[in-house]
Amino acid sequence: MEITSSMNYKSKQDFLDNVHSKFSNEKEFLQAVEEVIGSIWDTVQQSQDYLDGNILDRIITPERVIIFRVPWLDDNGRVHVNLGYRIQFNSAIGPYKGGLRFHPKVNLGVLKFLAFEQIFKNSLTGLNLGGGKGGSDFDPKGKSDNEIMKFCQSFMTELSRHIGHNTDVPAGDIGVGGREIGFMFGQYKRIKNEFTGVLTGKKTDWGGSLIRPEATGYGTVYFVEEMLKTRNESISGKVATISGSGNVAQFACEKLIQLGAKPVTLSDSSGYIYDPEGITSEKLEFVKKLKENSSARISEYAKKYNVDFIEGKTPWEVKCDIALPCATQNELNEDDAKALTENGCFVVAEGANMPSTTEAVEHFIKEKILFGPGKAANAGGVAVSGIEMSQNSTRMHLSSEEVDNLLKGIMTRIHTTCVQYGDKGDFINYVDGANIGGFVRVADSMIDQGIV
Ligand code: NDP
Ligand code: 2IT
Repeated sequence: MEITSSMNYKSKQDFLDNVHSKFSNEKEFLQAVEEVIGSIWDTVQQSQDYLDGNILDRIITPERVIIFRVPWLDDNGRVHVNLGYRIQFNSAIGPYKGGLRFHPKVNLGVLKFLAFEQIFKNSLTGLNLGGGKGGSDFDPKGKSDNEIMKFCQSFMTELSRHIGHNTDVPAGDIGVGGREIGFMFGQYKRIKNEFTGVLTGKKTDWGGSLIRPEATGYGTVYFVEEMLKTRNESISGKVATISGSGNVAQFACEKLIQLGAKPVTLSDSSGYIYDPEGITSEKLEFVKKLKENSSARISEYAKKYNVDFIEGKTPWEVKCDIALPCATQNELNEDDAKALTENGCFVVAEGANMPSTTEAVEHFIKEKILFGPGKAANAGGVAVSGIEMSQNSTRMHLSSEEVDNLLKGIMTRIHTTCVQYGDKGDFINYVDGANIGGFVRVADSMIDQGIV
């Protein structure tokens, strides 16, 4: 039923039409907004404060968007220029927080979707973290360490004016790991002459948290455990497909192995490997070493272990109980979703951000499978980033066990929040649960703080 708003819009469609006409070039951002609005619309209509405060227009508008030139010299002395971005989307519940992505397909629409999702994800963690995201259309593949360093230094030279440990705290994402965080941290420290927790995902010797590299993948699997408990099931013995072979995919795979599941696929943008015997700890160590070089291809696994490499395809055609998309946005479409459920898959948890298309999500919900959307399932990464910030502020270090226990507790609480807001009686709609649960805290904080 369409409830009519007493504010600026006649209906949900009227609001969405306006968003579409304003941001017609930002298709991923529109996709993310449409999904969130679909969940929160009724909640907004039922609150006079939200209506009077025009919370909808305010929450879809970034507080600040910074776009800048990043010039750098390659090893042959040639000058290159990339675009740098930081979207400071919402600071109602804490300093802007979110990763940096270096990938040739980065553009404003992609980063705005990521920053928008981050607002609700960060709220779900229960920590004081606002929403932000940034990055560049720089392609790290095929670059030397020296070129990566020069790019990172140039990128940080401008970014350093806009961030700070109490203002905006970036971290890694696709194409940005410990090495890039190191180069950017070094440059920030040099420019500002201060050693602060301005970035997370640092190496432990210089202020990083134990378990941060593992946190997104581990957290996704902890979220799967919680979802399975609602059906009196557990991870042990389940067959799992995973896409991606980077940070999130590797540590999701590791935790599945530890908990007795059998992961059978990994992928990259060239295709996927299918190992019907299961990816073991030893084989995973090979992948971790291989992927230290960002240009390396997962097809090397197939050669080494004599298994199939399926070129140009995604792993969703493989029979499994659990599917973990851990690569990138819109990597799992409606046909993939149908193939998964027809093959008996009943758990999908998004390690990546928005990996399932709108139609794929609708299919999972129609089939009433356990579907954990990214903003809930992959929140473990940013949660441990928050824990890294706390450690930096107190100049104390927690043990691996302490951080892992905090991570488990946060993932369990996020699951509880999803159930609280998404329980439909015969099934839990985790999409509604995560969107509404994440939204309410941010919206209430915005109302408390006035029209800013
Ligand atoms: P990495 O750079 O470590 O790995 C990315 C992986 O995804 C690689 O295997 C890469 O393959 C693959 N990939 C990237 N782009 C594409 C594409 N267009 N098509 C197919 N495959 C692609 O990144 P992360 O593991 O850190 O990030 C993966 C996902 O998880 C992203 O959606 C990110 O936003 C999300 N995420 C990350 C968090 C973190 O803490 N790192 C936290 C929460 C979410 P190739 O080498 O061929 O490009
Ligand atoms: O998408 C994400 O949550 C991240 N890339 C991690 C963000 C962070 O600040 O740790």
